[in-house]
Amino acid sequence: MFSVFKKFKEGLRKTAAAALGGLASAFGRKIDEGDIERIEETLIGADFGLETSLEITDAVRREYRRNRELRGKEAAEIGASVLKKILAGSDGSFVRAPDGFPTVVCLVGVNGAGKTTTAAKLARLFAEGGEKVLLGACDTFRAAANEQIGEWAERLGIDIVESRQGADSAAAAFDAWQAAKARGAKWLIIDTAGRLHTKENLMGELAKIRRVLAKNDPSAPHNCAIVLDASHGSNAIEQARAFHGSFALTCAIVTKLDGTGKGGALVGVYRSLNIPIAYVGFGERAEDLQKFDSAAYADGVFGLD
Ligand SMILES: Nc1nc2c(ncn2[C@@H]2O[C@H](COP(=O)(O)OP(=O)(O)OP(=O)(O)O)[C@@H](O)[C@H]2O)c(=O)[nH]1
Ligand SMILES: [Mg+2]
Repeated sequence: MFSVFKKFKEGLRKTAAAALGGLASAFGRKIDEGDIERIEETLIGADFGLETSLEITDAVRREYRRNRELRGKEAAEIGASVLKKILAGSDGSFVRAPDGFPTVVCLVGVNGAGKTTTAAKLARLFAEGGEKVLLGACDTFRAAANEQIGEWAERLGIDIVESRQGADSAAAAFDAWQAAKARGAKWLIIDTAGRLHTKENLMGELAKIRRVLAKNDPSAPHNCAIVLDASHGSNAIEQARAFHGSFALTCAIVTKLDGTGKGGALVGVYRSLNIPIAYVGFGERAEDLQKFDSAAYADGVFGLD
């Protein structure tokens, strides 16, 4: 348990620095009204959104008016506890397929969000858990897509079904599912091409992937995960909304939390769409993936242990 908290604290360093602003230096002293105003500004700056930022600062202000001796660390604890309440129910898990069928995870999202890297990270995680995994390379759009995911598969020793550039991505998904079933894979992780959420024809392609998978197993795809780059901040909410409209997302995976001070955006994603956060990415290596833990996230944001 300790290491999960440590990983979140480390991975959220930049968001914590942005969100806490001057509060980190006030941990050991009494705070004042000015500190509370600064917390509000910095939370908004870290893309927590107005509603969440105000709920947190209102709670701190209420306590401060009751107790003028309130110290920075206590204010941070109040903030973390409000955030935990807001995020109640946000810790997502993948749904499993019926017995004898591969559990399908479809990764979708805008260009460069981290889908391929996340596919590799998930494959590694499940393979480490002793379950057979197949990667379905269904990005038939980008020229180097096969090579990129192929390299991951080789490095991690994971089975892969590749596809041709320019081929139909839904047909590629169909073939990948057939291979997963034939090889007795427990997991099929489908990597799709990056697409702009505003392009309707590209979004229609995702609906087709869903349809062909359901021909094989009516309950598939069991997990439709949008991969969101945390550094996109509140724009990630718009992306998630658009993808949700055409693809019925079951969860979100938020990447690159290590590289941004805008890690507050995932709260807005959860609040506005009510889809859980399944995993978060804290780096470029295969092992830099964590199951989302809202308590560790809230404590990490507020620099608590
Ligand atoms: N720092 C950091 N970098 C990440 C993380 N996840 C992915 N990246 C990097 O982000 C870049 C894009 O990742 P990809 O996995 O290729 O993204 P993609 O969504 O598959 O991109 P397209 O297929 O082109 O749409 C790569 O340089 C990754 O190493 C993360 O959690 N942290
Ligand atoms: Mg990719």
